[in-house]
Amino acid sequence: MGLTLHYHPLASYCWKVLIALYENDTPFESHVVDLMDEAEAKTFRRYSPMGKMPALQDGAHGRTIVETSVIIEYLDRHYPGPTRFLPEDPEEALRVRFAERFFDFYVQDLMSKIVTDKIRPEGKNDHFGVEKARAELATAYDAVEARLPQGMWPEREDFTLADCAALPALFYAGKVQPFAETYPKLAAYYDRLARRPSFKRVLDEAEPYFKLFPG
Ligand SMILES: N[C@@H](CCC(=O)N[C@@H](CS)C(=O)NCC(=O)O)C(=O)O
Repeated sequence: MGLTLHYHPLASYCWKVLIALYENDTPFESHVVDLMDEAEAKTFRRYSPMGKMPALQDGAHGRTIVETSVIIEYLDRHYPGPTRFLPEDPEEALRVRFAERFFDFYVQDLMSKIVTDKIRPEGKNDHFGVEKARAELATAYDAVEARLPQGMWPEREDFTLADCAALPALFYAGKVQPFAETYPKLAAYYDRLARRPSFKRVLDEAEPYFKLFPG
């Protein structure tokens, strides 16, 4: 038994791992999880106790890995391919990890706060939280544009863990808080990443589900 990815084709954190898998043509089986289905969600929690997607089941090693950063590092270690996601040089690896954390916490999670608020039941919206998320997202765009804090951003042409995180985060963030016109460096970075065949494949597979994206 090989690798099985439990995921949803529309979920941005799942894209992060799909991109890594497609970059190296890593063979895996896919299993779409519907977290709205109570029974499926309960079963899924056996793999991912917090109910967060994706989860990567590795039959060969008899274990299931969760948390996208860990999954990609796991793939890099146990199923390496031509694209290596973490540089050998420890200082460079530190920068890549920093950028990856930054895109997860300050772009992806804030974007998710804004998007998921749109599907809350009536009367349960968190206007203050969304306003705060929008302000913080703008601060994050400013930081990426200015490469702040100084010396912490990886300046690399190769494709890394940080880029796996940045691509889905910026794709969706750009929908709810556009940056293409106002942040030229950020936009150029995103445009360069978006040309990856791995990303095109993810987008093509998500296409039938886009009608479910709120707003
Ligand atoms: N820190 C987690 C975040 C994963 C995450 O938030 N996944 C979203 C999908 S994009 C999810 O499962 N959301 C369902 C929920 O929060 O109930 C990781 O990196 O794996």
